[in-house]
Amino acid sequence: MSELQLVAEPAPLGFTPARTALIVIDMQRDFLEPGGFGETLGNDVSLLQAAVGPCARALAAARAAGMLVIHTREGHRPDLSDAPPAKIARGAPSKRIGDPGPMGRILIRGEPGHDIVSALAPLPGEVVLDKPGKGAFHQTDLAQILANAGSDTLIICGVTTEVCVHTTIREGNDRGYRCVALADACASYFPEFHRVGLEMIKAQGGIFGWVSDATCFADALK
Ligand code: TIU
Repeated sequence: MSELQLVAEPAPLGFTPARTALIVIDMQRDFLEPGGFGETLGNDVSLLQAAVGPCARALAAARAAGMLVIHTREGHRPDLSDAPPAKIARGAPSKRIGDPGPMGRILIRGEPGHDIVSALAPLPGEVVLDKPGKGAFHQTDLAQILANAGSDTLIICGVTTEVCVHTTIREGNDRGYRCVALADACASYFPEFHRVGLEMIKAQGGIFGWVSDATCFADALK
């Protein structure tokens, strides 16, 4: 397929679907549903629901175009051997990583809370990437997967805008990928951080990426 045009800021972006991956960041019950990691940190998790529909639209468009689709999940081994003590100890959560909660142990692989929300469930054959950190490149095989696929452009959505989405875009940008955040398909517990987080990406001529939205992405692939 030849190059398509994506409406984006600060400038439109040409992209080739065969060299582009859609990465859906951490749309897990632990962040979006009551009783998980997000709520235990003191957040109103309902704020993240806004990203579900746009993520579903982006996924449908990418799947129809035959693009590489990657879902990430933040979480740790049950024995916590991959969880930095500083991460576990930080803040004053009502429950710490590894503590039992209504969706199982907080932020632990294999627990119900670690699952991706049912509306965005991965399809067979799609990559599900478990990551211990905020960035999707840190201590994962994402770089190898993208190299094998010949990807040069990453379309990124999910939660939260200023934490795992931002970290992944920054990591990807430094590795030479053209990174695009889909604004409506990202969300934060802090609406102001969402807004400013997107501004940061596209300021200074797109200092570390582009910002588009799920509708523009789907329209580009039509
Ligand atoms: N707390 C928060 O905003 N985010 C995270 O801890 N992880 C992700 O962003 N996935």
